[in-house]
Amino acid sequence: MEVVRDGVTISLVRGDITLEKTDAIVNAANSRLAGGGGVDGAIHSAGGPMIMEECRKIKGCPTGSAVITTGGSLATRYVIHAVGPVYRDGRHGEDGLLAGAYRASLDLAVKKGLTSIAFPSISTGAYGYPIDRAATIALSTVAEFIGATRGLSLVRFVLFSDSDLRVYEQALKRI
Ligand code: AR6
Repeated sequence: MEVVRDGVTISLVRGDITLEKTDAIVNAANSRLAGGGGVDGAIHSAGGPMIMEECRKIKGCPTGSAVITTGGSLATRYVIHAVGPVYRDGRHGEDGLLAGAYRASLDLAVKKGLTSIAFPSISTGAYGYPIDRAATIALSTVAEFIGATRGLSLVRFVLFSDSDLRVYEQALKRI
């Protein structure tokens, strides 16, 4: 599914984000930038050791923010490591932190002069965020950002399952 908003294409696809050729792909990282499972593990194993070398130098990233490294041997030029919150009960500032992780990633991309970026569904795997709530936050944060900031031409969400893709499609229709 694809829509154009404020001149920016928002695209939702099912797939493996490590194969994306956008200027940047976003990693669902942890605040130590220590690597792990899920999309983080997939990006480091496909992108090679240069990405982790840079992560070590950066020495961490607070929850709700993001940092940028090389794309290593991936097709993308940069990996933006965004740290989403662990979901507890939705009353511990999770929504604001999740929105912050998306906003910080978009900010980094624009500051680097990049025009295309691909996101996974941050926090909805190991970090336990309910997917429909996370999808609404992800898409409304992107919509708000592209309404206010010029520079991007493509924002893609790469969802790992058909059911996640359907949830994002429903959320995009609502916002
Ligand atoms: N491409 C796209 N999406 C993927 C891929 C892939 N190759 N692999 C998994 N997903 P998760 P989190 C989906 O757990 O919840 C790590 O250990 C997955 O199905 O990767 O933010 C980190 O080091 C899910 O929908 O990230 C952190 O410690 C989504 O990506 C912690 O997990 C996010 O799931 C972060 O947890």
